[in-house]
Amino acid sequence: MIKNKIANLISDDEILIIYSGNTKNKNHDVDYPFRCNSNFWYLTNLNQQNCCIIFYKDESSLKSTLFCEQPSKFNKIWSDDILSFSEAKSLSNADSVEDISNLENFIIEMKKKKILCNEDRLNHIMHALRSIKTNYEISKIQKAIDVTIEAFLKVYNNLTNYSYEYEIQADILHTFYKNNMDWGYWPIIGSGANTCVLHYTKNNSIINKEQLLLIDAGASNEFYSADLTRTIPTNKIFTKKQKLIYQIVLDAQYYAIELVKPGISLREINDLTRIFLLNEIRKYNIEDDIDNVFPHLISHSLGIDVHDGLNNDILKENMIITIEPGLYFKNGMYKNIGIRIEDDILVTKNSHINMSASLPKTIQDLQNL
Ligand SMILES: [Mn+2]
Repeated sequence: MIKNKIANLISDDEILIIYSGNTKNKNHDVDYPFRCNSNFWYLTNLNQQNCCIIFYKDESSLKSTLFCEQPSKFNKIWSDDILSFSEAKSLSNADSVEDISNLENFIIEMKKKKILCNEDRLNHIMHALRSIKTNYEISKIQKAIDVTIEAFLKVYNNLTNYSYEYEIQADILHTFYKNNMDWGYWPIIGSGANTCVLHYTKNNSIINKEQLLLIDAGASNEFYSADLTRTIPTNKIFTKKQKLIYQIVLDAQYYAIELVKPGISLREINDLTRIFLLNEIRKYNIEDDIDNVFPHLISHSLGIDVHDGLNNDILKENMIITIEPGLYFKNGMYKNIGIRIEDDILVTKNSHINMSASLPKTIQDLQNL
């Protein structure tokens, strides 16, 4: 099915080349865990280093050749992580498999007749393929979301027992790992002033009472990521100021989610929601300039990568996007209040489904946990 789509996207004289990437060494004989290039995985289902997949047309019909290493005796003894050619062929559905040492010659020969897709062209083709999810991909992402919800609920249930942010990080990662999943991005666990640091990942501060706690985390289910954020008071009771800001962000999130349907662009959702937020903060004399307190976009597409593709899409059925408004106050009357609420939304034929709707987020629900 992917092959049919590629056949429609590339012209007869183009070659599409995608590398898997190589293992990164940590020190001496210790490597970081390998995770191949997302486009490579999308096209091959093969998480193996030092490989390359090439798509090209032969008399208008699409062909693919996979280049990879032969498993050596050494590899078989020590890591056994390189597949045989026949295993790689059946997993990737490539028409043929060749040794990686033949790659250079193959490309030289091809280039005599055809043009390599440059990076812009490649990104365009891959985005066209990856932004619309198949039912299989939607169910993979739903499972990643379900496990992420399990992790958040575990934290909610233990909330008053944590002393440091890293204890929460440990519980979240534990839930991912015991479900045989990985992290899609390193969890953001910020309390107090750290709630205002958008991509805070140190996660090593003490958690004080009567502060807010912002958790942004997503499990990765065989490459498919969730991306959820909740903000809760550390002692489960919102102060008056926290409540005011929280309700504004929550109302903005409901407003933005309702906008999601085929035909609207991420840009429009972003612009409309910024206006909504600006009107709210002006109404309560909180702040005059939205850029000072909401410095990020409201949405991005989600998939194999947590930030999966471009930000100027017109929504189509079976895209998955996040909706994540926030307000962050580093100074002033609302100092140390940083709030973001994020759900993952599937675009349907005429509307949308909130895939993470079961994770509590109203003030009442959070206070009654
Ligand atoms: Mn996000």
